[in-house]
Amino acid sequence: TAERTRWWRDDRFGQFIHFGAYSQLQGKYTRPDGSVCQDAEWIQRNCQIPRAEYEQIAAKFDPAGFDANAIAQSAKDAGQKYVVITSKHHEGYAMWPTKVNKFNLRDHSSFDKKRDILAELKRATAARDVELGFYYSIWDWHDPDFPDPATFPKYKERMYAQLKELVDNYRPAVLWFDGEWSTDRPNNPWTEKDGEELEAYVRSLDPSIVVNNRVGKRRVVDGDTGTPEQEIPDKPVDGQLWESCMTLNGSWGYTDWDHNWKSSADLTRKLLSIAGRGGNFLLNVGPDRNGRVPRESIDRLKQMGQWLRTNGQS
Ligand code: JFZ
Repeated sequence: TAERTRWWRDDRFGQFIHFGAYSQLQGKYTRPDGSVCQDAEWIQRNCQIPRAEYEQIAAKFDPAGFDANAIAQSAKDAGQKYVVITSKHHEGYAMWPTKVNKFNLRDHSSFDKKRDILAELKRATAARDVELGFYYSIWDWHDPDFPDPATFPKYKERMYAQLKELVDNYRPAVLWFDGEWSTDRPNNPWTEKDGEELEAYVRSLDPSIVVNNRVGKRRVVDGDTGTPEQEIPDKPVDGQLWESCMTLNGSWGYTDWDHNWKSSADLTRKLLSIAGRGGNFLLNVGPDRNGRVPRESIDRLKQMGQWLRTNGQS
């Protein structure tokens, strides 16, 4: 862990990106009866969008304005040394041209078939000496084999195959797992053994990848890094490395209605207090359906970078 996490411990500040088929809805789903339901990356679940309809929505997704260079530069300017983007969130939609299934940004969208946003982001971050990592949800709402313990091994094979694609194709510096806490299978959720196996699998693919603790059930012993969410702990849990993840407003995925932006002074104070306690800060942006990061987010990141350059050491 010490060797593997050296850059991560030095870097302290990263950019989280929540981007998926849910971004197409921009936070609003209009039901057949005309009423409106609001949510972000959980919109499919929380607004009970029928599967077929969600697939139709995803088919319209066309983030032509996604600009990897602008994103990587915004990280650089903010003083962020790594970026972690959702490669697949709970909805099950892969943001790269996976060969494992068709529910992905190349095969199931209105997007340019020649583009691959993860490859674009890899190039753009590498050119700026910024590390790139992927969020990957163990919980999958789209794969029919996920919820049933009898068919779960088939899902797991596909998950392993997707992770191998991500590692082979993009050489991520971080794999940020989530959804091991799935409530879809109350009697047989993700087991301790599932977590241990998955972590060992990632190590076998590439031992240099930093893995967060949501890979498994045991939180402190699993993975390299703890993941307190929207909070700043007083002290590390059992000496574990940790990274607070937070939103710039109140949502991970883009919405057109959440204007509850934190001030850049507040965000800078949070970064300093996290760094002072020995933690990392993973600060989230949510690009809109076109792929553009909201102006409000860019401004805040810029202001944080300005403060760091004026008052920081590097
Ligand atoms: C998860 C996701 O469900 C959410 O959409 C987002 O991606 C976030 C970063 O992660 O939500 C969680 C995960 C873990 C906890 C709470 C919410 N937790 O450990 O308290």
